[in-house]
Amino acid sequence: MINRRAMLFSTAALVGATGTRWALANAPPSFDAATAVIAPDASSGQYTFEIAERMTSLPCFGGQSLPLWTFAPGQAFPIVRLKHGQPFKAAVRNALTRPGEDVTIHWHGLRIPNREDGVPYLTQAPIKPGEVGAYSFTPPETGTFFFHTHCNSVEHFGRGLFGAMIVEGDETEPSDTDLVLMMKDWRLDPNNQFLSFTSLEAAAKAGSYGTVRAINGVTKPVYQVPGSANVRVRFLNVDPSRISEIGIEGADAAIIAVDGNGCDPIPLGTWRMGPASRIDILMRSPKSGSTARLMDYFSPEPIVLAEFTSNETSMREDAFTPAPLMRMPYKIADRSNAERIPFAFSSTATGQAMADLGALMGNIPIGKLCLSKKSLWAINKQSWASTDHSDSGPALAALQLGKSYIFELHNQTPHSHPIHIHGHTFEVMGSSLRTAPPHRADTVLLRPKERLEVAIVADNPGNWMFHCHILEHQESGMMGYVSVS
Ligand SMILES: [Cu+2]
Repeated sequence: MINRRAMLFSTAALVGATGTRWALANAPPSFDAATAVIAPDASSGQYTFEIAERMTSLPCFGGQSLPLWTFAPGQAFPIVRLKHGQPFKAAVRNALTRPGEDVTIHWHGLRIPNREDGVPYLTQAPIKPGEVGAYSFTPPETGTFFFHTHCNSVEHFGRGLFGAMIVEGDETEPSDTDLVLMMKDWRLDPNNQFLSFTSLEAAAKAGSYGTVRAINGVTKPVYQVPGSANVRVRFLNVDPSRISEIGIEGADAAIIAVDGNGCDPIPLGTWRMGPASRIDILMRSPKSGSTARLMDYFSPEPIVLAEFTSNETSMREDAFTPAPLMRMPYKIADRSNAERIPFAFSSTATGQAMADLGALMGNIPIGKLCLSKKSLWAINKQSWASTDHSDSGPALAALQLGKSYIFELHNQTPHSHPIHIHGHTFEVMGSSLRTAPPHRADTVLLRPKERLEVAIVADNPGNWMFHCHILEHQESGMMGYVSVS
């Protein structure tokens, strides 16, 4: 569903947003068409999203068109690029036709006012089919973020309804090329038709994994980059379920930001990250004519996610010393006076029974056993209502505005859980299983049985979701909220 107008439109936006070094001719057409930088209306400055089902043929669909849910015609997973300090306004029309298919847009990782956070009932009324909603905020920090709906998320992500939001202005030394890579796999059968997005059995375990791996809708895309250049790769794990362990072969690379937050450059060995996590990598591309590979080592066999092939231009001759990004003026938690709050992540009795049953019966779909869907997961023994999101129940914790806290996160399950907080970021502290270099994040991957601590300043008032970002876990109970007042 790529039309020529959209292509031209995105070319102009790309060059305008990132400078002439970002030449469209340098990238495969399928990539650019599928992940276009979108621009607002020229006179009003407002972005317009019209969420609708559109038959779309992504390169990884083997020639098939599939009913994706997208934000605009001709553009799967759009990219919004803003300058730091630039206001953002969007009108969102829900043009989905299925009755009850509400939407709200959550701006993931952005510490914006609570009323703009896009959580149905908790922060706003859902945008029902046929209705239009509006968002307006100025991103307070630079970084690599994304946006997605917060309703029926398993299916919405499964149909590709997400986009990236890049807030520029954090580079102390400009990079030569800036790429956005969104990793999202697709659940397709051998005929390249959608498989069901979820099953009770998978929801009670690690979640439903995609069968076709892809970056920006392309299996193993090849990016043409300048040789010996500083290439910024903004890598987003926007998969509903997949844990990845990211590394680069054939080039020196360092992590310069985690979840958009600049950090002391961390030489990139491998970095394990769950759904919703992002890293910004600065890579010194190989010499002209050579290729570097973006790898996922978490799979049973390491797999190549993407390739970077250096063209004949040679940019730099100096040694690779990645410059740190500008730091945003976050309030730093006062750890010595912080109040400690334990959060236990567990399966419910039903969830445990499902997992046991799955282990006992192999791959028999649980649906065939006529068991009703119940809450499978919990935070501090409290399960988010899986069917009625309008009943949010009490907060998991009431935080005092301006106060420092240490959250003691305890994963009591044998599965990994990427734990995400809205409206805030936390400093990742110690863990019972591993050491992590100091960094700030909005989503932290809890490994099986791990105890991990994060420090946080409750500096944004409102009710903020706190949940696992394996979407089937989130939707079957591992979700709650904290209040800040
Ligand atoms: Cu989880």
